[in-house]
Formats: sequence, structure tokens, C-alpha cells
Amino acid sequence: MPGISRAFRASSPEVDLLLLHAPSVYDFRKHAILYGPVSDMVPSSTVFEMYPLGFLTMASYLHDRGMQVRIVNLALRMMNSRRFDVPRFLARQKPKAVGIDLHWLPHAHGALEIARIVKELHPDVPIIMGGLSSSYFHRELIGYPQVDFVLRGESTEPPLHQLLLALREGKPVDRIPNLTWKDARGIHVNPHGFVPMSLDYVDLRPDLMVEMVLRYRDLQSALPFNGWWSNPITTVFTVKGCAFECVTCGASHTSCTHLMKRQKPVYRSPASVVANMRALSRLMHGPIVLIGDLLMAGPEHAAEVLEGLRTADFPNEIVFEFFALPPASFLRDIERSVRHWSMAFSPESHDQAVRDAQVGETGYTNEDMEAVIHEALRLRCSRIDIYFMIGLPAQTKALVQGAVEYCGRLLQLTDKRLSCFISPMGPFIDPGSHGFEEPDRFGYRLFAHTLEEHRQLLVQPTWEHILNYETKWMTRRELVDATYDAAERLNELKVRHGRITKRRGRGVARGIAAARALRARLDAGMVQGRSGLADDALMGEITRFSMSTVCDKRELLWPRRVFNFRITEILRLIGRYIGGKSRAARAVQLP
Ligand code: B12
Repeated sequence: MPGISRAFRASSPEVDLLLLHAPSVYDFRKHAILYGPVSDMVPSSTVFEMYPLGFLTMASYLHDRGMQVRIVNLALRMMNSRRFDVPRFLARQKPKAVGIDLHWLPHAHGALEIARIVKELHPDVPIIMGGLSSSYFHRELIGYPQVDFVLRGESTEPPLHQLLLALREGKPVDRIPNLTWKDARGIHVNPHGFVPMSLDYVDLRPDLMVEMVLRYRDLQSALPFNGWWSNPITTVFTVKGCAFECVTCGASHTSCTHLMKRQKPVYRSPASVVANMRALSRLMHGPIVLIGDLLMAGPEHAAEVLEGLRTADFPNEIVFEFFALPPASFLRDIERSVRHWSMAFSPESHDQAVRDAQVGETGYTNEDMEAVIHEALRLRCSRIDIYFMIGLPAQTKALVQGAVEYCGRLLQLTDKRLSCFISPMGPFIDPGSHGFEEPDRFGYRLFAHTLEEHRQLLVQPTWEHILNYETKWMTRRELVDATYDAAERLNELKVRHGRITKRRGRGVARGIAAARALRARLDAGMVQGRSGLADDALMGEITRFSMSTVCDKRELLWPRRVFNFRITEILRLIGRYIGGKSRAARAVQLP
């Protein structure tokens, strides 16, 4: 890597690391693709514009060690302006190194394309890829000419720091853990030696985000997803690894053991979780989602977190997610500990056999679940989100309909605080999951195995052809049909049970009808040998037909407030930034 080391020493760039988040497909604005409702359950659009939380932990770790990091959410910039010119923007940057996440596999197209553009513009700047999909496909990924390094693993802050230092000083990289790299002699895979047994060495620092916005005078690039500014949901991760074995998850216990070399989950200490929440709460009024089921670490650990929350007494809504049905007593403990709370739970299916095929022995019945829901509603729980999925092992089309009818039952039994969601697993079954690794055993048929095959799937005209799987029980066509049917029926049920207004329901119904019609047109085009739409007017507009289909996106959000941010804290951070700058300027003037 002589060129790379030279560039590192010779240039006088602005940042040590430029972290770029690519859209799922580059350039989605010029494609006419029906991506399908694959992102309806998350705040992002089908562009998957949300960058990994890890961008913030990496940025804060490097910042604490004196490095400048800038995050640029290219996906969001491209969404917000059709005229945003990616090559032009990138040509103006002078980074010492560029990091690009290929964390979620749906970025297989965009991440590689952005890397290619950066390499073309800055041939001497090292390009580092990372994230779960990068880790899974590291050998294939490093083979692309635009990729110099792949950092494997779900925890990469210290190895990344070591890599940037080695590049700066022109030192060898063969001892840096988790690194896959190449030179004239070939491809090298360093041992996966960094698997931290504590998570307390990293943090998500909201103040750094503010500082980044000020330093680069660029608010948009740092925002996590479209609309975040008006709905600032924040998250705090509590765990890495998982104790569960969901068949379709690429971060299940076995997947983590193989891919991340993590034998068992590691939990953030209660003090660190609460400290991070305090930092967020100081800045924002929005809800704070605790990522990971606190009970996975055992009742004592969960109780300690709750005790911390009780003492901290945050005014924010705290959202708890559960992977297994929580005991009602735990809900009462939450009630005693926090002012405002919500919960999310994913039974995946109403059918016990499907549930067991997906999650293993769940050990609870629908009646048990309903009892827990009732208890939550009896308490001050302000919102319960129940998630179902399409594309599970042993799930037929009739069982998807059954799940929707079961949603109707839940909506009828409860009040407006309970919402039900159903969505297709898509666009891909996770690489590394049981279903992906042993498709025959779990009833899956795969249409792509390699990274390159997934990259190509992403530019197929409709999501029926983008899905990387079908099941023994439903073909891709049936998965799509089952989704639209389920969406239509659930929409009706939500209107009937007063969960959404008739007006909103009509909007969703129109969206589903339009998506179905567009799908028929795209299919007809494919039969005639055309891929995509000849209709230029629709170019880049297709996200319209893929969003808010299985639900109205606004249903995912918490009620908005007039002021989402604490102005005094923002002013304090601005003051700190200006103060720091003028101190630095004075230091430069000193002889
Ligand atoms: C929380 C979470 C979310 C949050 C988003 C949080 C976020 N912004 O990161 C929400 C709910 C919105 C979400 C959405 C999705 N998710 Co998700 N998510 C998770 C979950 C449960 C935890 C991730 C987490 O907290 N990580 C902790 C943070 C601190 O670490 P990190 O972000 O992973 O970053 C570290 C490393 O990954 C690595 N790294 C990451 N990027 C880069 C880049 C570089 C350059 C380098 C060097 C390193 C690096 O280093 C980082 C620092 O240590 C995981 C499962 C799991 N247990 O890991 C699934 C998981 C990652 N999600 C997954 C999927 C599929 C999705 C969706 C595509 C689902 C969908 N169809 O809607 C979307 C994509 C959304 C988007 N991009 O717009 C899959 C990914 C499988 C795969 N290989 O593709 C996972 C593994 C499991 C699952 N099925 O849910 N997700």
C-alpha cells in the first residue's frame, strides 16, 4: 500500500476519517424499482438511509483519541435533493481515510458504488468497509478493486483506531485484529482477536453530533434518517450478541458465535446504559428506545437498570423491547421506575407451530401474551407495538391471513394504545442466519448466495424479484400477494377498531392499490423483455409506491412535540464549541 501511506503523510486533509452512509441502491433517483414495503417497519425509507449506530460509537472513540471524524449520510442527502451531486461533493472532501458501512445487506449495491466513486476521485485514500454484511462477505468484498480494508466484527472501535494510526505512520497492518486486507502478495485475513467482554468503553455521544453539525456547517449530513429532526427518536444499545436462535436473524446466538466470534452476549453495565440515556435526555425530549431485551441478562441486571432509571427520573418516554414474553411483575417494576414508558414485542406469528419453528420453544401461548398485554394496559404503559412477520418457516398464506385476523382480535380486546404491525421479511433473509446457512433444513430456497448476486438482485424491477428467498410454503409471488392482502385487511381492521382515521385508512388503501397496479405493469414489462419502466416520468418516484403500504409510516412515531430539543443545552454546546475554537485559534497565534 505505498500509495496509500504516501497520501496519508503528504496531504493536509480536513478529517482523519470520513464515514459515509450509502443508499441501498445507487443512484436510486435514476431507477424505477418497486422495492416493496420492506422498510415500513423502520423509520427509514426504502433507500435505507439510516446509518449504523456504530458510526457514532466509532466517531466518539476516535474523537476521544484526538482524531477528527465526519459522518456524511449520503443516502439522506440524495433523498432530500435530486440535485445533490455525489461525485461533486466527494471530490471536494479531503479525508485521510474513508469508512463506508456495508452493515445491512440491502446496501450491497450503494455501498460498493460509493466506494468505487471515492476510489476514482481519491485513488490514494484508503477505503475501509465494515459492518455485519462486510464481516460475512469479507473475502469477497476485499476482492473489489475499490476496497482496501475490511474490519470485521460487531465491535471495531479500537482496531479502527489502530488501523488509522498505522496508516498515518506507514506501519504494517498485519497485527491489527479483525482486519482483512490485501497487498501485492494477495489477501490477508488477520485473526478475529478483538471481541470485547465489556461494552462500557464506548458511548453514543449526542454532543458530538451537535459538534459535527457546527464544525462542518452541515445539519443534513449528520441526521440519522429522513424526518428525524421533527421526530427525534433516540436509541441506546444495551447488548451485543444474543441468547435467542431466531431462524431468520443474522445476529442470533449461533450467527454471532460464528461470525462475530462471540460465544455469549455481552451486556452494557446498568450505570453505562443510564449515563448514556442521561446524555440523550439532556439534549432531547424524544423517546429513548432501549435496544435489546433487558431481561436477557437476567432479572438482577434488569432490576439494576430499572433502579438506575428510577433514580435518574427521566422525563422522556422510555421504550422497552422484549424478545420473550416478560413476566407481568416486570412490567410493574417498570411502572415503579419510570415516568413514561412503552413496549414492543414481536410474537412474529399468532400460530404456535410457526412461532416455534421461528424462535424455538417460546413457552407462551396467545392467552399468556394477552394477559401480559392487559397488565401493561392496566398500568401507565402509553403504547404497545406488536409485530408480526411474513416469510417465516412453516408459514402458509392462510396462516398469514390468520395472523391478521388475530391482530383484529387484539385491536378489539384493547384500547388505542395497542398497535399491530405485519410486514414481509425483506428484501433479504439475513446472511449468517440459520435459514440462510441451512436453507433446506429450515424450508428456504435462496436466489442469491454471494455478495455480487445480492448486489445484482437489488436492481431488479420489482421486489418479487429482489427477495433473496422463498419458502417451502410460499413462493416469492405468494409472499408478495400475501403481503398486499394482509396489508389491505389490517388496514380495514385498524379503521374499524378506531386505530387510524378513515382518511388515513383510505390513503393506505390507495397506496396498496397503486403498488399492485405498478407491480402488474412492471411484470408485464419483464415479460416483454424490458427490465424496469420505460416511463421516464416515474424515475426515482418509485419509493412512493413502496412506503406506508403495510402501515402508514406515521404510526411508527410517537406524538410530536412543539420543541423536540432542549434549547439551553444546545446553546451550551454551541458555546463550548465556539469557546474551544477560539482557544485553539489563540494557541496557534502563540509564538
Ligand atoms: C438496533 C437495530 C436496528 C435499528 C437501527 C439502529 C442503527 N441505526 O444502527 C433499526 C430498528 C432501525 C434497524 C433497522 C434495520 N435493520 Co437492524 N438491527 C438492529 C440490531 C438489533 C442491533 C444493532 C446495534 O445496536 N448495534 C450496536 C451498534 C453500536 O453497533 P453497530 O451499529 O453494529 O456498529 C458496529 C459494527 O457493526 C461495525 N460497523 C458498522 N458499520 C461500520 C462501518 C465501518 C466503516 C466500520 C469500520 C465498522 C462498522 O463497527 C461498529 C462499531 O463497533 C441488530 C441485531 C444485532 N444484535 O446486532 C439488527 C440488524 C443489524 N438489523 C438488520 C436488518 C436486516 C435491518 C433492516 C434492513 C430491516 C428492514 N428491512 O427494515 C433495517 C435497515 C435500516 C436502515 N439502514 O435504514 C439485520 C442485518 C442483517 C444483514 N446482514 O443485513 C440485523 C443483524 C438483525 C435483524 N434482522 O434485525 N435495525
